Amino acid sequence: MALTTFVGILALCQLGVAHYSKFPEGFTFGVATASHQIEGAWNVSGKSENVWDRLSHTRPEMIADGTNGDIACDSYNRYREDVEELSYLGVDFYRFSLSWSRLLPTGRVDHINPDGVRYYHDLLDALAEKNIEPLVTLFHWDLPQTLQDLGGWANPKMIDYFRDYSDLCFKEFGGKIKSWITFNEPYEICEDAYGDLKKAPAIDSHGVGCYLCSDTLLKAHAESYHLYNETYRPTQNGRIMISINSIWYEPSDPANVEQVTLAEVANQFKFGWFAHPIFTEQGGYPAVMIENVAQQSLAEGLPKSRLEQFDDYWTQRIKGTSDFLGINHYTTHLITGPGVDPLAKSPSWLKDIGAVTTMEVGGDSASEWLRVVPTGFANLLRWCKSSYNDPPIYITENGFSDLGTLEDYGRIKYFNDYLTEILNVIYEDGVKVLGYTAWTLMDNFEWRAGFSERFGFYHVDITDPARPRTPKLSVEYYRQLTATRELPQDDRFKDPAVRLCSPPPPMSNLLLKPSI
Ligand code: GBH
Repeated sequence: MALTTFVGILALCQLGVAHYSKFPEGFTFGVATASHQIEGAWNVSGKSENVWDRLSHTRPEMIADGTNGDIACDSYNRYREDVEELSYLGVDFYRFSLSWSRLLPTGRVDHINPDGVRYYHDLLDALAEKNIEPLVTLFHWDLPQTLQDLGGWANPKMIDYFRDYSDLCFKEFGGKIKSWITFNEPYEICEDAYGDLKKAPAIDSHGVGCYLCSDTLLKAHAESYHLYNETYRPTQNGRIMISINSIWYEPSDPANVEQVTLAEVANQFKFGWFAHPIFTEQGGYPAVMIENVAQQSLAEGLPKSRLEQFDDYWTQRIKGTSDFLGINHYTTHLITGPGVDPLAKSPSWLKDIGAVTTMEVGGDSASEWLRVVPTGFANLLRWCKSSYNDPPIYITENGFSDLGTLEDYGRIKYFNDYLTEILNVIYEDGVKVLGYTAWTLMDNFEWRAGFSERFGFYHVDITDPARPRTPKLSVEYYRQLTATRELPQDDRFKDPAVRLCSPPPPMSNLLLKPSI
């Protein structure tokens, strides 16, 4: 065997050595999906068009494989199968989202769609029968097109519309739902959809629309929280949070002080943009964001900053409005130095950061952006503990894409290595991680990637109208994890290439130095 292959296998073996394996008492496990990615039934039973229907129908060339969410996994009709799978996986909870345009076809509460209401009651009842707790997201990106036509999240009027929509959901379903998430990944909504073309409605108002969106979204989140807190919590006794996503940034050279500083700036721009206003004592946007955008705006000849600060009223009103810190985490990217990222438009959020980034790090997946860097996850979690005063944390998404193989060793290894880092920070650093949500139950409509990148525990055949679901090997891995509350050690979960080297040959000691 060539020396490089031999060393490569030894390196893989090394990664499998786990320090801790048992999860603490009370730690919970779940899986997640989102309405538009699985439901289908896009124009039946009273549902109206949402922004993803509009984008995928009018600009199919913007979806990698030209697919759409018209049928998706057909979960609108097949939710009972979904619940069977969830039950087989042994999860404590199921995270799913409500489709606004299914419940309120006009976007407003002047018309409530009875079929939509019935669908979610049926799903909730089916979950209750299996003792699976719902964790429900109010908004996972599928805005009714009617509201987009008024400007969507760039229009401050959305604060009222979102509050009204929340009100309906709390009133109608709050008896059955004890855990709510207001927004899934505000960054993706504001930067990718308003500041870029990466998500529907693909407004591409770079450097401007993204900040109008965050202003509205954070206020809408706060109003929804206060409504729940004051009106519903006293009788429903639930909890409510927001799920913030990270690409965690690290210096490409940890000894380079400038890069270290810039990585902190980038993390403030990415995670802090939404976490700082809610989870710090001080509230409002991170100071470095306020400063950078103001400077750039001035240089562009604008009379004031493109990023408007919250006044005292809103700073106070937004602060503290999340019972837990919900984190969606997939990956880490690197900072290579100061300057304008080659991919940055002008003006833009990315240019405002003032750093050059790279994805040249870690192992790969089927998604260009998703690099496998488990230690980055641990660093993010420790950073959240210290930046946000040791908040209780739920991991509300974490997962890995491949092309759809049933022997998904890459996914299993990803879960195992990322879960290992969670155990490390719980036991070594006292980070309060209370639960973990794997993305995702089954292969589904992966937004602009269509069905070309697959994140599911179950494979879904989208060429078959019955949308058959087939378990991948990772189903058995996760099922064992939820049953034992311990990281599975079985050999059958290891890639055959890695199995070769356990137990490690004694002469390998020299080569098995821990990699950094
Ligand atoms: C989550 O977002 C979503 O909540 C979920 O719906 C989705 O299915 C899942 O991830 C898997 O993608 O490289 O600049 O083009 C993850 C957030 C989305 C962050 C894609 C990075 C790529 C940006 N990620 N994004 S870029």
